[in-house]
Amino acid sequence: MMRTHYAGDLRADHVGERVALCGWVDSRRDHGGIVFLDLRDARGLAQVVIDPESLPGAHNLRSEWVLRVEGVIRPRPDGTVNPDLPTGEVELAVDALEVISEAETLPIPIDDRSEVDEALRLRYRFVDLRRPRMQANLRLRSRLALAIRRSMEDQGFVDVQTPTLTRSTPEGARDFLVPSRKQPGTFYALPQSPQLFKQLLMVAGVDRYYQIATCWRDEDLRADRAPEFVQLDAEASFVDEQDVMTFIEEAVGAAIEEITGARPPEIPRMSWSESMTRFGSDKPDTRFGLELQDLSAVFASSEFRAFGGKAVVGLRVPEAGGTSRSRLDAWTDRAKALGGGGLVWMRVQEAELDSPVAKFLSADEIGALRQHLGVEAGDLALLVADDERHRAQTVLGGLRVEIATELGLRPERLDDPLALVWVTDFPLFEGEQDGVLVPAHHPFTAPHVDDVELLATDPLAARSRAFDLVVNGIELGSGSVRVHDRALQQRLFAMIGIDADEAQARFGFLLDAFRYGVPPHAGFAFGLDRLAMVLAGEQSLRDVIAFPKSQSGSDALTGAPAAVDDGQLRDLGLRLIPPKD
Ligand code: AMO
Repeated sequence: MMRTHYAGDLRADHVGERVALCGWVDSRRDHGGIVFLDLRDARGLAQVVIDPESLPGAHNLRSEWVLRVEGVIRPRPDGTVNPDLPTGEVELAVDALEVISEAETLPIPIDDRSEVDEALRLRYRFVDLRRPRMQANLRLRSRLALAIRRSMEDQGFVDVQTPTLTRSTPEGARDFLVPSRKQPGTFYALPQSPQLFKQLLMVAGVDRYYQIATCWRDEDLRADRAPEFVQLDAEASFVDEQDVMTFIEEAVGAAIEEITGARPPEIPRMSWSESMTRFGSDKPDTRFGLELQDLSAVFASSEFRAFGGKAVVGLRVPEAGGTSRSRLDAWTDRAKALGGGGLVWMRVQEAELDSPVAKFLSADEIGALRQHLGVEAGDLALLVADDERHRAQTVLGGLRVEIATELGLRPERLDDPLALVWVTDFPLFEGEQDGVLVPAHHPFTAPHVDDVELLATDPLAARSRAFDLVVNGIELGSGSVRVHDRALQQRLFAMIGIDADEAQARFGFLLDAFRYGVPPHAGFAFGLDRLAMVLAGEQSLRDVIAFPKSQSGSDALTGAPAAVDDGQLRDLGLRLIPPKD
């Protein structure tokens, strides 16, 4: 037998047993002619003691060599027990040693204390993953997936795998394309999500579908965005948004319980409009205050041109009246970078406001402002005005998070505590671009039942039946009740600039399916990588993905994406246009 036990599993009850262990040399110490090793395997470390008199090779052993050792477990001598190590009460007295493979000096250190350049970590990922933190993250992710899978199965969902060589699924990003050799000049698209297939599965009578699905989106990358990521994807028939939220809350609750040991409390709900008003974001981080207040009414007829007749939003930063000019200038620059015209600050004093705009405001306005914001002497008030309420809210909402982070009001760890919230009643469209409406979710989302009339009169005011699950300022998932009426679906396509011919060409298979008996259906998807990132307390998705792409979308380990040879291009009927510059 190669091994009888895992090193990390050894405990006092193993004393006296003969065992064989296999693993890596984590560290080596020579004491008084005796060699002490920490032998590391997938489950942890154990101390191994070798007498070089009987096993002369012991002096040559080096870090990260792979060994097989045999011997008898004994208690550690008094005074040498290590209470910080689960195996710290025992050690293995080795009487047989085999070097399975030697290792060169590692290109990066693998203790969790060393900060290592990420590019190097990704280049040597197979070494980086040996780090205890990364091992823990991989295992956390595996447990998470299992808990989710169990929960979905228990709720009667059926795991169906949908194709990955398919047609474009519009989720708002660019597609990754795969050229077809058999039909030169044509392309498959890797799915941005299994959206259309899961809807077809509802037409097919599957009733409840789920899948842990890999999705691909060619979009600009951020810490919480990977080009290739994994969703828990689900869809159900004869259900409404309440049902879907219940299913998902159950699965997410089970997943969180698996990792933290405790079920989260019932997830509160907030409409999109409330979330924008209070937090200036559709992904509110509700763990700290600094909530926004709408002050438009206060300044409705103000003489001050920057405020009068505009949407004005403000927030109170308690006891920040001493904030320096340079910091306030930096925040003003941030407000501009976030798309605002600027930032108005007011250092609140007992009787007056210390602010560059104070002289333009009437006493009534200042009184009403103090009252609405609830500011007291020593506080700081920050205001953003804009022609568009949404922009004023978004700018101040973005600044809210940055300021809270800077002032230490926002917990640093993403898992501390977990403040989950459902955001409901999203708008159907997020705006207009080039004369056509842009869907806020995807074009298969049903309009709110009370707002169908608005489609004809004021579509931008129409709400949808879409909802998001948010945790600590991160969008964990999205879903909606779908359109299941062919005519309404065609009408919505037309509103977003997809005419009947194009709709038939791109989505004819879905529209046709709706002719043959379609149940009302709804569904949701949440990011498994994102949930793992939050629960692992990591700041980047890359730390919970085994082999992630770098910020530039490349794989430092394999060198992908890479050039292909001319023969492959010829087979595919492709010729490269040299890149500009
Ligand atoms: P949506 O596009 O909101 O909805 O995606 C759902 C969830 O998938 C995760 N996600 C990502 N994670 C990492 N990197 C990315 N680039 C990335 N893009 C998305 C997020 C997100 O909340 N078909 C719909 C769902 C539905 O309506 O049922 C969809 O895909 O956690």
